[in-house]
Amino acid sequence: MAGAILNLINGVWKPAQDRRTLKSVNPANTDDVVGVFPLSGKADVDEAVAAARAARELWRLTPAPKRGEILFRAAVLIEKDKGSLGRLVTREMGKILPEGLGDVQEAIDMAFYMAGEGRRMTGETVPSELPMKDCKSVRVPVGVFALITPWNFPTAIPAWKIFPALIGGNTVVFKPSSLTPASATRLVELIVEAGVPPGVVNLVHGRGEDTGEYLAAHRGVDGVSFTGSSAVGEALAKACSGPGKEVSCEMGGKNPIIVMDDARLDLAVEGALWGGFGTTGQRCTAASRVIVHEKVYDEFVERFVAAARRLRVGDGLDPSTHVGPVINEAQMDKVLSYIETGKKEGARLALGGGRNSSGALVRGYFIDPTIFVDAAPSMRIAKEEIFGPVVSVMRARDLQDAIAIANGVEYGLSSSIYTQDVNKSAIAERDLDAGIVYINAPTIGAEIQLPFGGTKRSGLGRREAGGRGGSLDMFTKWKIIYRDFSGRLQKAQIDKD
Ligand code: UN1
Repeated sequence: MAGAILNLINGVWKPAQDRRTLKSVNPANTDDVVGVFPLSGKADVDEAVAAARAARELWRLTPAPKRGEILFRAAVLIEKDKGSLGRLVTREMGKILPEGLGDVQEAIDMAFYMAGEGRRMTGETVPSELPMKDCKSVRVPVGVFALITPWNFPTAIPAWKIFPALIGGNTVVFKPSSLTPASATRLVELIVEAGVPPGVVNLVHGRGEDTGEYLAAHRGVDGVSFTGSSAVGEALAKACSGPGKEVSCEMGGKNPIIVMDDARLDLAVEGALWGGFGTTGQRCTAASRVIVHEKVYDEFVERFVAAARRLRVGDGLDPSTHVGPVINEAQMDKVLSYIETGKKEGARLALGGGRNSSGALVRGYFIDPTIFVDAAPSMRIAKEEIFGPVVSVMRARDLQDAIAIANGVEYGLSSSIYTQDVNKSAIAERDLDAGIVYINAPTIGAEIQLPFGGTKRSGLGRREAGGRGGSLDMFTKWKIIYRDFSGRLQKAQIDKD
């Protein structure tokens, strides 16, 4: 049954002012309409931004531990709803149910983590060079944030942005992907139920080009946090950079797994399968390249292809499915055209290579797990982000060669090496040019208590998630306070004696 999905502006659920709508459909079965949602126009965005601006004072002056209590309640409510929200994520986005539940779990983790930040958010207190004076730094909110999120993590990525923004004292206008509006709306409903005051979290639905761009460039928005493709992120950053506007983008990846000749091949095969075909390859952290030492290349390829052949493609709600659909027809066409490119470029297609429309799958957007072997680092399939179940396997002469291939792309989000040699792993840690390096684990599955983000075209601006250098740096600004309690004019640098 298709539910009516609404915008949330100043605490009121409402349709777009001109009543335009779009449909969200299940990518595993396009007969299943998940919801009908507003296609918001400029007037809706203006209203949402105005509501967020009006709520700033109240929220800024709410003590951070109080804001944290609301986040804590949100975490508990999302946890209670995890089963049904996880199913909704799977139905709307296509990832298999354990991953749909994992998506929601990441949102819960972030809510709890940021709730705790309400009683931390530490700054510095340092001595003054003058008597009867003290100095400290405190984090203050940026203001109104536009949060623009993708479809591949329909609840986790919104949570990465909404919870740190709120704990930092910002108010937000959230524009989720037009492909996963129902999941985003359920998340917002739970946040509202937790007690966030009207106007603090506003939700406007719509497409990037109609609604997102206008929101990001809006004069009433002080900061923008975007996750999506590098092309869109870079254009957005250019279009909305203005005096004082904070813009941070998490973007694409072409993440490598290096398999050394001393690696445990069973582990490496399992890791490459999960990293390459988990979430149907639709993660910015997906392991779309496997770079294998020439001594174990043939054996790895044989085992990897044999294991991938056993993966079952199907509806993510079916417990026997390993690989769900891709998100929509445009993405399916894009992936299929990359497969054609790979063939033309001369890589050898060892598995898959086409749409799977057998039986009921004809109603969805399914692509068989696809492996290209003997790919060259210069090929487009080995350099460009495909965002689908396509892995390119390449040969390397030694560690140095493998690292050079790994670093030879314009992305630098995640990376991995399989080796039992502590020295080789240390060199990889040092030399892989990526925001994240895994040792004996695939490129996906970053935990929320450390920063997330990449180098080169993978990231722009600040990093996300927890830890030093994580989202609090995106969602707060430093303010420095000097307090003089001497009762006279003291002059820094001048009153020396
Ligand atoms: C993404 O694909 O945009 O590290 C984010 C991971 C997940 C997040 C992926 N925790 O794979």
